[in-house]
Amino acid sequence: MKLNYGQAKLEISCGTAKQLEENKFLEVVFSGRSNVGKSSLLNKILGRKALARVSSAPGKTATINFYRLSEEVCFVDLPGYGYAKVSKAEKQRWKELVGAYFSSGREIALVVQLIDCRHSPSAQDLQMINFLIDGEFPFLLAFTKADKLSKSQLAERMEAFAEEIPMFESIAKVVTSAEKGTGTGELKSLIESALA
Ligand SMILES: Nc1nc2c(ncn2[C@@H]2O[C@H](COP(=O)(O)OP(=O)(O)O)[C@@H](O)[C@H]2O)c(=O)[nH]1
Ligand SMILES: [Mg+2]
Repeated sequence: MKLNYGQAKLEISCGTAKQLEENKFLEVVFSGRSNVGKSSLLNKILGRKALARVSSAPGKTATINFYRLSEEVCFVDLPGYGYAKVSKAEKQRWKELVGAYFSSGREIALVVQLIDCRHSPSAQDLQMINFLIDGEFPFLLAFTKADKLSKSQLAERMEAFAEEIPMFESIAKVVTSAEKGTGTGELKSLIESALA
């Protein structure tokens, strides 16, 4: 399905499970730890400077944001996880909100799980990946901030990821840089095939 990325409009921003509307769209979901570069990559794909806010204060975006691209398709920006300076209550709220999202019978065409290419996946990254595998959600891994590594450093990290991430060989992957635009074309094609 061809998408009109430039048309994205914030449809609704949900801070509680109750605010989640019933399924109306085919959804492409963006998930990752706080500061992984999710807003930057979303803005790059949507061709906007700041539709999805690039946060100077990580951990602030604790809502699920729905960006409508067409009558049928929505991009869903999940709140980032793993920001250290977040209260227990806030962590619990994240869990309930994201849990409610994934269990509300939605039409999830694809989950784009973002991983910072420079570091080993965090315990929560792995929890998320295992959750996606166990729930049989269609997902891919988008490695972010590739411009921060040299070619050989990146190759080294990829070898390490193969050991660190379960089912690594059978998961679709794309290496991206929001800074340089690397991988965004490939990511768009993968999204479009998932929606087809
Ligand atoms: N060098 C580089 N920095 C990036 C890239 N993507 C994001 N950043 C920086 O990483 C920080 C967090 O980015 P943001 O998009 O707000 O992450 P989010 O918390 O996952 O939404 C910001 O300072 C961004 O400028 C990238 O591809 N390359
Ligand atoms: Mg963000």
